[in-house]
Amino acid sequence: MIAPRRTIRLIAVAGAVFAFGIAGLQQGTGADAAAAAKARPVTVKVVLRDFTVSMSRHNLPVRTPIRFVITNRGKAEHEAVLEHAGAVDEALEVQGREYEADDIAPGSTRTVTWMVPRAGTYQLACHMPGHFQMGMKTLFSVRSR
Ligand SMILES: [Cu+2]
Repeated sequence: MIAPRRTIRLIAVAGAVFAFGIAGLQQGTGADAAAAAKARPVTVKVVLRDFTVSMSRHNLPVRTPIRFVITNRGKAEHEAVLEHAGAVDEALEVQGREYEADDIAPGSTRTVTWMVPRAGTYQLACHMPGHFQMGMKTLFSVRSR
């Protein structure tokens, strides 16, 4: 009976996240980083094809963990790079982490959780040789909630 136990654990985690979220708000902007780490994550589905990138939503919250569930429905291997709009293969680097999901095989799904610290316009792109030039990118915006 795994399901009920998992449900209880999820509820406990949700409660903890909610409590930390309130604490973060009460502490004001000084607790931004801590609040971001505890903010309720959002999920966006990303589909890579030969040669397009599509996203289930194009407006995402700033300083919030974003779960990118990236599926390669193409025949070629692809990657997903989160970078500023107009950049070319310059993955965002946040706290020493590069926002780049490499070598996603056809038919497979990769899930990464990335947090964007500043509002702005960004893109998800594939920089396997030639793919970006064939149109493998999509723009999205990151805004305050
Ligand atoms: Cu590609």
